[in-house]
Amino acid sequence: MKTACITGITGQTGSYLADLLVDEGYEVHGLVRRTSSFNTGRIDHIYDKLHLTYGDLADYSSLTNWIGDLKPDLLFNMGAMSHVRVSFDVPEFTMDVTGTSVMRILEAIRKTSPKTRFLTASTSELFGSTPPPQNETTPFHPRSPYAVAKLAGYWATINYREAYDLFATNAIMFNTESVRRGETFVTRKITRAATRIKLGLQDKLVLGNCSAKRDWNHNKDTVRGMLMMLTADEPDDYVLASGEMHSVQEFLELVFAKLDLDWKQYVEIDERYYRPTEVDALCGDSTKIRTKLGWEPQYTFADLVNEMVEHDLALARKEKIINEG
Ligand code: GDR
Repeated sequence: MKTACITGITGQTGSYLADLLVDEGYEVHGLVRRTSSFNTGRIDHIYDKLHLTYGDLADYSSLTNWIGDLKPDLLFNMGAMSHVRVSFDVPEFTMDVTGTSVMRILEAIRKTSPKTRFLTASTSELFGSTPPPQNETTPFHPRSPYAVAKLAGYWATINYREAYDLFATNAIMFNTESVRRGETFVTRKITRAATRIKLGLQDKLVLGNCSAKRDWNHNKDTVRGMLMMLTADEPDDYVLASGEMHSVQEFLELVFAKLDLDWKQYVEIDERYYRPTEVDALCGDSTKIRTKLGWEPQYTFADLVNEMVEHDLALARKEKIINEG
């Protein structure tokens, strides 16, 4: 049985990866950060099939013990402080946990398990203010401490591939969404709020810059692409994107319209949610992975929005029943 390790297994992408790898017959190990509240909600349904270990991306000893003991075939680094806005509040922490941690894992692999294939979650945030379409050859111009940290991780991965011949790769992920998306990211914030408004559980939705444009993919498509990358013949870096761009405003209007609500009655804009430097427009060109590895998305933008609205409507209905009960 092949072994796969996932950092960030309790997050959206880590949990969908765990589902996929369990289905594909891997023995799946996850690194879990200690918190005082439960943080395994996204993997509870496969808990008995996983092997979880406490550790932390800021702690080299936990990483090297984990990797050295298991010597996994594949390692997916999905852990990070991943919120762009919050990275302006905790820049140095973000640099450590999102950037330097990639170097820590690469060092642990080099020292204890050099045959392990490594993939790290890189990001379209690297492109920052460089206009779309963006692909693997587009110049980077990061616009947040988060993006600067991710840029360090990106180059660390390439450096270890070139210097030590490791199978080390960057998945340059554009915005990737699902019903498991954290509720402070804009898509889920909108679907949660609009469905709760529909059922009378909430009065308004407060947002930041709605003119920003993003390339939103379904997270299940993203994780399929990542497994293709790590089981390919050669290590390489690939953009994972739908190639379609929509503004936050469009997303918002679509969700409210689906629920027969007039968004103008409920949405307020507050500068609190603006970023000191914004990334205006991201749209990925994923020709490279489509032609070299045969990846293509199975979900459309409309599928994604429908799934999120339906799911959050069901969640709001449950909440309402509990409240009334
Ligand atoms: P992003 O995702 O920053 O692109 O990073 P997010 O959903 O946070 O923001 C997308 C755009 O929406 C605007 N926006 C708001 N964002 C949030 N979170 N909350 C709001 O109220 C709001 N109002 C408007 C933002 O300004 C932005 O322009 C995500 C993360 O998953 C990263 O970790 C990942 O690397 C990239 O996607 C690809």
